[in-house]
Amino acid sequence: MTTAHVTCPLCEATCGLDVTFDEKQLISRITGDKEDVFSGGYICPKGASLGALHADPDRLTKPLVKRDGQFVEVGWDEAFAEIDARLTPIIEQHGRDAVAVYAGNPSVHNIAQTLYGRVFYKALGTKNFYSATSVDQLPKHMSSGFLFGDPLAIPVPDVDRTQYLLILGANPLVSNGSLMTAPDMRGRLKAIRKRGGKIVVIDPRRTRTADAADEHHPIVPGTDALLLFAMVNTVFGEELVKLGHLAEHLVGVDEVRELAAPFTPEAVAPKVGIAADEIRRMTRELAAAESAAVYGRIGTTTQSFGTVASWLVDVLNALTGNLDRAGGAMFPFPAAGRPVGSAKKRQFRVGRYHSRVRGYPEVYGEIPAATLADEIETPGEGQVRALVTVCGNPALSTPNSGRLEGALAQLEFVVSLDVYLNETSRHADVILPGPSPLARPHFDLAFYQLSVRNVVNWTPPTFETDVPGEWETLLRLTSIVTGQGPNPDIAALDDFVAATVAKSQGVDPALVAGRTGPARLVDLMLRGGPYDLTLADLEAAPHGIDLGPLTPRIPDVLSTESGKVELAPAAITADVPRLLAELDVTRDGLLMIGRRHVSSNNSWMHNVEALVRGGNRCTVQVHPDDATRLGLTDGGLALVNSRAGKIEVPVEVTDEIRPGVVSIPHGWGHDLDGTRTRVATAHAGVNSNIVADETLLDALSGNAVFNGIPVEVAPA
Ligand SMILES: Nc1nc2c(c(=O)[nH]1)N[C@H]1C(S)=C(S)[C@@H](COP(=O)(O)OP(=O)(O)OC[C@H]3O[C@@H](n4cnc5c(=O)[nH]c(N)nc54)[C@H](O)[C@@H]3O)O[C@H]1N2
Ligand SMILES: Nc1nc2c(c(=O)[nH]1)N[C@H]1C(S)=C(S)[C@@H](COP(=O)(O)OP(=O)(O)OC[C@H]3O[C@@H](n4cnc5c(=O)[nH]c(N)nc54)[C@H](O)[C@@H]3O)O[C@H]1N2
Ligand code: SF4
Ligand SMILES: [Mo]
Repeated sequence: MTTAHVTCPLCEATCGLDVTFDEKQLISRITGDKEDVFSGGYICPKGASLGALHADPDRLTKPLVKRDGQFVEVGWDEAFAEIDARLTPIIEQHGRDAVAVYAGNPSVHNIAQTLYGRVFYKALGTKNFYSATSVDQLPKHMSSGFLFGDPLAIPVPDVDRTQYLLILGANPLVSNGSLMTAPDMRGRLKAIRKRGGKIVVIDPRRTRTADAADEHHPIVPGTDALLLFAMVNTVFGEELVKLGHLAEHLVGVDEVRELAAPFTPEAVAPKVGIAADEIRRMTRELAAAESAAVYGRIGTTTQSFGTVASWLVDVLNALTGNLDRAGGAMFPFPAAGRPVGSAKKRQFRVGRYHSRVRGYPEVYGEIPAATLADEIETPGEGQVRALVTVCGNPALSTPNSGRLEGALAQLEFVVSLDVYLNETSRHADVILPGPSPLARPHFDLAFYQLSVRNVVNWTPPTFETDVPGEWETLLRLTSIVTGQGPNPDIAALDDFVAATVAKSQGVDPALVAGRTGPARLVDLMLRGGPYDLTLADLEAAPHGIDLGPLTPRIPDVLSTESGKVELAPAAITADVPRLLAELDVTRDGLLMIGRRHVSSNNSWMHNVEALVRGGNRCTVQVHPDDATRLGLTDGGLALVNSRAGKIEVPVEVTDEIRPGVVSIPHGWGHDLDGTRTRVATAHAGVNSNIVADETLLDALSGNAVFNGIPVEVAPA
């Protein structure tokens, strides 16, 4: 028996796992790595199922090409020849924008995808770049871009030292944390309370996290910006502003004071569903705490005021003196990558180009995924005719996926880099799989930038495979879209990529001679990073290297033109009048929100038996009062209807949910024809995004709205 120490690549928590296997590479057990410097032995059911994922007979290991409507296994050369033959004419005739890309969530958990995806996208040069970012955290990038000058400078709560944690729209005990890399959040939250600190959760549902907190306030979906503004209003009104160390690094405080004036707790209370005196008390306690961190996640970003809410989270951190100090909201200092703030000082810009059909501005290089169907369906110059999906399942994960399904079917050519034949890749003409997570190296380039402690860890592949690394696949695609054909000299292309990275990191490429692929690039980035590390140092430390608690980073982290935190950026405050108008609007009717389960991972791990066992989790949760009023019964079937579409879902009556709100998880609906996911199909559930309305967007960033969708619910 051999035990390998690997970092789990499935979610943002970056847990260390011990994978034990025999000489036939049969995995006998996976447990938490007690010696991991960060996770200390924590593991969740998904991490424990990595072996089942590795052994899943449905997981693809050979390229598939569709011939006469049927997928056939082909060799790699044949697959790339097919792509060259069909994609190249589209680019030649219709231009680069005729080819869209959709990059999904696992591409950020996959070092080959993260580092070589950019090479391919740049070479392709399409404006039609879509990703899971615009159905997730784009508002946070936008607010950080304007506040701090860098869309990647995202403050994370210093959970291990804070005395007061205000959580809005996040359920880290289930999601294991997001935009906050922190394995074992249950342990970390317990520790806050044990040291006399306080946890407050704002969420329309009484989640596991709410249960573990001191206080839970069931907010009306989509109203966090109002609540946060009322807290900011209170901070000014009750003279609780405490800039402290930030005073000389902030501009715009007076503008924020003025903007907040109309949003008194009394004015917002009836809209948010939290009493005015409670809002005042919470604000006083937050301001008085020895240290405090305000943290918002999916519930605050995938809503109509996503950017304003994301901005106000950090405004509140700043005004209470908690931005960039121990126990507050802090900027990580990663060992590799472009350390945030190293960017040149310049004004962050959005809208460098616009989407063709609806005219949405580009934000952080993204066009909203919610408008992909428009771009495919609408004829004219620049129409999307081909699509490359990379680790993405937009047919389940983006709004009005019923419509997108139809649009995908009308594309001339689709390539999916994917490990399953699923709801999206069934539309592909060519599917290119990648290695199992245990047969590729792993390094959390993205998540060390969001980590509540500075740590670093490198995982070499546990097993060998004959599936080419996805970096090679991406280089072959790069060669195709630059007109160099499907059989490039991969080594030469890789040398070129490494030379570019070496230059940007200021490192002599000769120092990493002998390495190739992602390992070489990571070595270059470590050498160029702030800790004087090399990949060899990481290879010698299989449980990771702890680089210590977060440290204050202002002003180094700032890359705004002024060199200051710009607390009232015009591009964001432009949306305040729309928010103000909300105070006069009365909305009746039910609002739909999402939810996550600890055994799901968006849409793609339902093919692992151990993770779908134990009853149908894809239910619509309804409060008992609403159930009575609507004639819904627990276990009965409901028809859920919106402007975008309708679905039938089993009802779960529960007082966990706020009256007037219903919740359905996303990522289900696996009963479509032509997929090859036997377990998932047997536990199909229903696709909630058929109901999600693609015309509802966060006005500033174009991010999709998944929380606060108006719906009607009736017995089916
Ligand atoms: N209603 C609603 N919708 C939501 C959300 C919500 O809260 N509510 N959340 C949104 C969020 S936050 C996100 S991030 C998105 C996710 O949206 P997506 O990223 O589009 O969807 P995933 O379900 O993560 O699908 C990942 C795909 O990658 C494939 N894959 C997995 N591993 C690999 C690999 O190693 N290589 C390759 N090539 N492919 C791989 C899987 O088979 C799957 O097809 O969903 C969004 N959709
Ligand atoms: N087990 C599991 N873990 C995951 C994932 C998964 O699918 N399953 N997905 C991963 C991904 S891609 C992401 S982005 C993260 C997301 O990480 P989280 O944001 O922690 O995920 P959620 O559990 O969706 O938590 C969002 C919470 O917001 C609440 N909410 C809904 N609407 C509102 C609102 O208007 N206001 C407020 N204040 N709250 C609201 C919901 O009830 C929910 O409890 O999770 C990651 N981890
Ligand atoms: S919490 Fe995330 S990183 Fe940790 S074992 Fe579970 S899926 Fe893997
Ligand atoms: Mo996400």
